[in-house]
Amino acid sequence: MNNSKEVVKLELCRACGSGNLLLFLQLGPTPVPNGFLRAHHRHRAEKFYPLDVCFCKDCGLVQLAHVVSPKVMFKNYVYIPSTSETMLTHFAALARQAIKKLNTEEGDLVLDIGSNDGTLLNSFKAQKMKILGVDPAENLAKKANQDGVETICALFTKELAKEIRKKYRQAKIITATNVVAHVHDLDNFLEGIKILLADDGLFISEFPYLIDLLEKVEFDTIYQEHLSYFSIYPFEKLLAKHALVLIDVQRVPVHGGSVRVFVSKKPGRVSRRVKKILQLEKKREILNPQTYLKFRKRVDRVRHELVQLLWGLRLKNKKIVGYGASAKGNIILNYCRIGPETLDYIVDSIPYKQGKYTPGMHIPIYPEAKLLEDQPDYTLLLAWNFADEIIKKQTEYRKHGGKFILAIPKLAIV
Ligand code: JHZ
Ligand code: ZN
Repeated sequence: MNNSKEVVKLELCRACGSGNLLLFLQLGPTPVPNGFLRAHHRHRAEKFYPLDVCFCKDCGLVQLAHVVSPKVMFKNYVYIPSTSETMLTHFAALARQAIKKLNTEEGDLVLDIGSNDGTLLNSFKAQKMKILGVDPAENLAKKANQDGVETICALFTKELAKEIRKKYRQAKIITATNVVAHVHDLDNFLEGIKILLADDGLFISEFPYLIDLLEKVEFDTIYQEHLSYFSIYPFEKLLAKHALVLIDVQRVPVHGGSVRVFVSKKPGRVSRRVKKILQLEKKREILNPQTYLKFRKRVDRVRHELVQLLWGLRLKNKKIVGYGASAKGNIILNYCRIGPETLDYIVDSIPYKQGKYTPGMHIPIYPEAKLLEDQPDYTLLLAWNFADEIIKKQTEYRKHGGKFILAIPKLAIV
């Protein structure tokens, strides 16, 4: 196991403080899924961390039962959204919508928390807003600053918010995409939002949506970076603790299905979409423990069917590889024990990952071009959230008889 200061066991619900937590799924221990290994590090002992998933019987928040130190996961970060057309288009649309909703003026400040390589902020820069990023990953903050996106290399906290407010002013727009689910101290985070958000401003956040996760059995999106798996019911209760108001919500397709929430400091007109999504959550019984016990059964079925298919193909001496060395892909590989005995290698578009090995199962990663060179019989699509983009890109491979295997949301060969 690992040394205790890196892992803290959760005693109380991180949203409502209740001790009424039900453990319903164990996917670990696993290495952190973005912990790609250099060739000469493969033989070093890797650290494995628990991946126990529980649900709060009082507020319904699904959350991890252990917190791994952010230093372990975010110091050097390999997720770069600008490597995908899907995400570039998505962020440009988000910026346009935010500006339209708030009819911002030139020079208004927009702050992006978890600003990564500055992709989203650049969409706002194009609309002549003053932009500022906050991101704890040294490698990404350095690159963003070099590219002219002013970025503070730090975790966003209430204390940092006070410093930013002193140096700049309050922000008309604060965005946080795929960040809130990564935050352990949600109260401190939201107090920071309150300090920095202008009275007539909007906090716009996006995170994977629990209903999509349950509906499409997206268990591979459960990993140590993602501490919370939000539905709107617990999220709204959490906001209320900080006198923040959910004024609108939208479901968006990215990352297997996410929600985009619009949060204001002042009560005002609340979109009927908020009431509608809360009714949907009630209908899907997100407060009923049975919901999660049934989900666990479906996870077992996906694992059983995928392993059965892959081993059947192996027995027929078929050549199988993987596509998309994603964090979620590493969860599937470790949980289903799929290693180099099954997948000869994985292809991926991110240069940083090429030439490395996946954490835990140590499968080698190559550039995408290897797929056409080798023309393997089957390719397990580990980055299923980009299935359309990838399958379209690999028409040639399929023309020569290559087939993609999708495990999520259900087993399919295309
Ligand atoms: P991708 C991310 O997780 C990041 P991950 C983060 N952890 C999060 O919260 C969730 O999403 C929501 C490759 N690829 O982006 C690139 C190709 O090879 O889903 C990536 O390595 N060819 C913040 O790590 C991987 O697939 C392509 O054409 O699961 C996708 O991983 C495309 C489009 C992608 O990130
Ligand atoms: Zn709770």
